[in-house]
Amino acid sequence: MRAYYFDNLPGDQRLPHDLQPYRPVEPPELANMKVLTWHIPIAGYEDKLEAIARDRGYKNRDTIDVSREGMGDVYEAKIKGFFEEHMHEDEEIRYILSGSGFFDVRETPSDAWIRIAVGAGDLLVLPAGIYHRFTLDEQDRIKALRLFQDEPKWIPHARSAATDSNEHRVEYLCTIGVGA
Ligand code: KMT
Ligand code: NI
Repeated sequence: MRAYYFDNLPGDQRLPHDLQPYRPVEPPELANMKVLTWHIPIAGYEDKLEAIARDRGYKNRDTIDVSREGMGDVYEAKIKGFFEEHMHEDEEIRYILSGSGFFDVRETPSDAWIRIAVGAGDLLVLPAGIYHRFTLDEQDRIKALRLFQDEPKWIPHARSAATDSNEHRVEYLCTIGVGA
């Protein structure tokens, strides 16, 4: 897993878009934004993932295959939707089984994008209320476990004045110490 500031330049979203000069973002900085990361090697991942899942109350999971073959007719629409800036009212938890991609998270209050490059064995937790988006990279495929507590709350709420005052957004800002 590699995290760094995104260059915000136009062009193919699947390219890395490293800011020049490069500005890495380390796990403690992500943790300050309530973004949690682990690496659990795929070989024998089950027990370690189970321990984290138990600890954090993730009782359920399913798999998602983001690829042209895996998604069929809805592929283009899904790819477009994933890259629209949004928030959820619950955590977004992904353990990458294969392939790779980029999760972009908004730093607040700077509003800069931080790009998190994920690959097999990476576990990422985005907190409820954080603005983010996702894109495949040039590998064009990723398979991930989606973990959740009871009901999956995967409705994306596109960023707007309404989401700015959504209770989960306000709560998020409060937990990272940024006044709304
Ligand atoms: C989401 O909600 O943005 C996704 O599930 C992205 C694909 S998971 C690798
Ligand atoms: Ni999302």
